[in-house]
Amino acid sequence: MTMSTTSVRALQRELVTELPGPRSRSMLERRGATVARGVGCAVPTFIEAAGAGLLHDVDGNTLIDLGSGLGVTSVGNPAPEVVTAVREQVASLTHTCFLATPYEGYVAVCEELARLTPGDHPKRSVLLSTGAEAVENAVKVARAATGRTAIVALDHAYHGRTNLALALTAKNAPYKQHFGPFVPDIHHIPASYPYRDPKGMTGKEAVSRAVETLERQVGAENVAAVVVEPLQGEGGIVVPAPGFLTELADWCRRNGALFVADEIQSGFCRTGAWFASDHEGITPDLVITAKALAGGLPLAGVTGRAEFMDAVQPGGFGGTFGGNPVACAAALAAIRSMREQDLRAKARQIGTTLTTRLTAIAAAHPEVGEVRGRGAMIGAEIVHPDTGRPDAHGADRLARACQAEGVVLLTVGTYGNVLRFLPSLVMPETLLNDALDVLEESCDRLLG
Ligand code: PLZ
Repeated sequence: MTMSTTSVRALQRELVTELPGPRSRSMLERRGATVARGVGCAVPTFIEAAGAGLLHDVDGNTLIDLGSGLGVTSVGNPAPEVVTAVREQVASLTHTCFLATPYEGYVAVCEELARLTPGDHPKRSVLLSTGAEAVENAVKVARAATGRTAIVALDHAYHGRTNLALALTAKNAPYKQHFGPFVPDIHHIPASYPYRDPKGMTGKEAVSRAVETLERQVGAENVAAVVVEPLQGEGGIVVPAPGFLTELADWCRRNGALFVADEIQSGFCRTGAWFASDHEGITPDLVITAKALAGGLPLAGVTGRAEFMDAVQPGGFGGTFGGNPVACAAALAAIRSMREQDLRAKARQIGTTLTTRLTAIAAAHPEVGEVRGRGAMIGAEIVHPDTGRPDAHGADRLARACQAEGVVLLTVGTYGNVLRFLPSLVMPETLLNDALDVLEESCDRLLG
């Protein structure tokens, strides 16, 4: 593919046409004629290249990317180390299927997962291609290890789009609408959502509320696993009240259920730690990873206590592409880069800039009801200031205003009213501040 209008790509936000530009519009027409309408499109601008925190479109425009392809391109886009590793790997061995004939990369990724996930107990991993597939496999482990069948998830949870993962996902439209019935024996219990819970509700109280529902509606002795996102992503960047996760993990331990952390979005330095579980010192029985793990290539994993993982019989796990050699090479390079560049520290730095500036915006505009998150995983909840009720329309207007100025800012949340900030962890500070300037001006223009 050749470059369209410019020969040197901009290193900052730069618009040379309206958005979407003429070439994007003609591709959108082709898209409409061939791509199923069920495939969403948040920002209708076709991208042909990227840089650290930047997206270059087919009309020569350069956009600032606050979404990182939904939390994937943490180490860069493309990250030079990942490019080199992928090039070398694809040229020497593209695929064998690990079940047919093994190769070292798969084992090396499992070694890294054992090293990096919380806890120093013996661990085993299985590699898959997507987050939803990993969630499915974690459920297999929990059922095989406990001999029980009930799986419990939280309100506001998002775990993917396959049938079982959809059953675990809390929000109906657009994810689940028309797609049922879903697999049985999946149950939702109240989460901890401090901004919307009764004022002052502690993590312990939120767990009591959750467990009360669970024990009454499911029965403790039937629960194979409780699956949680330690920092909920699609649900609205929701950080549970302190103590919620530790108390829930304790309940699992006491009742013989596995505590499973879906770290697909929150893992790999995103929150300023290797995993969001680390912030509260919790050690999940199983940790599910994907997204940023392989620096932009499709790879996912389930890592857990050896005795639980090995409850699955030989041959019980598999898949043609899971742990593909190219994706494994990318993951090893991405993880090396996270270590060498200390991306945990970078995420914390980005978090400080984001929260400082968004808090100042919130102080001037009561429509910004709350700014929350950890590290470079931050949300700003947009509300009707007099009632505190969610304002999805307001959030959407702000996101669109930013998009029109070349800032890819997306909305998220059960109520669709949260502005979501998931920048690349290698995004230069100047770009981040420019994007926040655009948001601040949009708030001044559109809000009271
Ligand atoms: N668990 C916590 O965030 C993916 C969804 C995008 P897959 N989140 C982005 C969309 O609208 O489809 C996600 C997640 C958490 C599981 C998943 C699923 O991961 O790789 O998309 O299957």
